[in-house]
Amino acid sequence: MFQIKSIDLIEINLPLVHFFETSFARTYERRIILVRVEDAHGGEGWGEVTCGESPGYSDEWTDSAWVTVEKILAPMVIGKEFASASDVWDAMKWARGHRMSKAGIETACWDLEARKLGVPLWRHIGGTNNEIECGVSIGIQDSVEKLFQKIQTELDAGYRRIKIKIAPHWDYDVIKQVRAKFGNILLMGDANSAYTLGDIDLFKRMDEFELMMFEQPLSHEDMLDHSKLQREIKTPICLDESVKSPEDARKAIELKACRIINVKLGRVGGHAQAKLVKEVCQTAGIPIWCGGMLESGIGRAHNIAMSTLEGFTLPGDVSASKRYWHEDIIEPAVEITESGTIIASENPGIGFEVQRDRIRKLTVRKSEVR
Ligand code: OSB
Ligand code: MG
Repeated sequence: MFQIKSIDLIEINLPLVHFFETSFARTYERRIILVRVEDAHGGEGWGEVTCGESPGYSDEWTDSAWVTVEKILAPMVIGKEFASASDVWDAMKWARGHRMSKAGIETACWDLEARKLGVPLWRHIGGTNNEIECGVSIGIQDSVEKLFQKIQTELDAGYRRIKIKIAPHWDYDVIKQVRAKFGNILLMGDANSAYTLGDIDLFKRMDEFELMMFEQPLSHEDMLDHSKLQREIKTPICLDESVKSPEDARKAIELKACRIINVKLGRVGGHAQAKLVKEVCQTAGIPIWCGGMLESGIGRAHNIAMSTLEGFTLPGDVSASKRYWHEDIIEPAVEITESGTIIASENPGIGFEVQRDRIRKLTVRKSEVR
């Protein structure tokens, strides 16, 4: 039981160690919204809004999320008594869409509740596997040679699965060279909706690479064309952008639009919604894994917690802080073991110390809603 007294929105600007390029944008610096919720007894919880800097991945982006949380969502939860963090989603249900904005608040409430109970967040949401398998997502590079170097670095670090971003100028020939150089590593390609059904022959040809999956090859809202493509190719399709809710997951599976689903905590609206997506997939025998949005340590800690749920059977895009940031905003930084795993912390809540001084230095704007 808790009552939210105030919600702080904090925008920090955090430069990436290396630019990250997808089929839709190249990012050098993240503009991240952190959400801090405080209850009537001084308890606090931290969450992160995981949207990008521009509406290239989804329709939410930093500035739209800021006003949405500040003007619409925060007022919906402030002052309310919640029996449990699992009820926070319903309090914001009236507002359509904006799932990443909602997740910023919702995940912060889960952290608050876990801290109050003195238990690790991952246990509190029902996680069972304290050691999660990690993969990496490697953006489009300026040359294949650069990509080789990056892949080698990550394999040396112990990561279990390599995802490369693909796009029409960076697909067949690149994957062919990666396969020739690295052999049968666990490899997959993420297109972020860069293709259409007109590219079906290309995908058929790429079957020869025996990738683990093609992530979101077609339109960000599509399921029907994905099911047509999946019927024609051997490589499993994994949906990312197209699955925003448990209902979407059910429909995608029913349509046979994919054989795997990437679950992103923000995209689906927070921990309670993610658990429902997980249940839909488990029931249908669809493997899932935790996707990433170049999160700061706070969002990353929430991703780790979600990844401990039963059903997250494939390595996720959850990797070490140092791949993204010179210095993270949590202590200790997220690190992986030599065998490419992350061990979930036994500390209460998200399990990491939030570095307030560092956040203060990185803050470009702040709003307190009460
Ligand atoms: O499609 O999974 C994606 C990053 C930003 C937007 C979309 C995606 C990604 C990633 C990076 O692939 C995953 C990560 O390392 O956080
Ligand atoms: Mg993706």
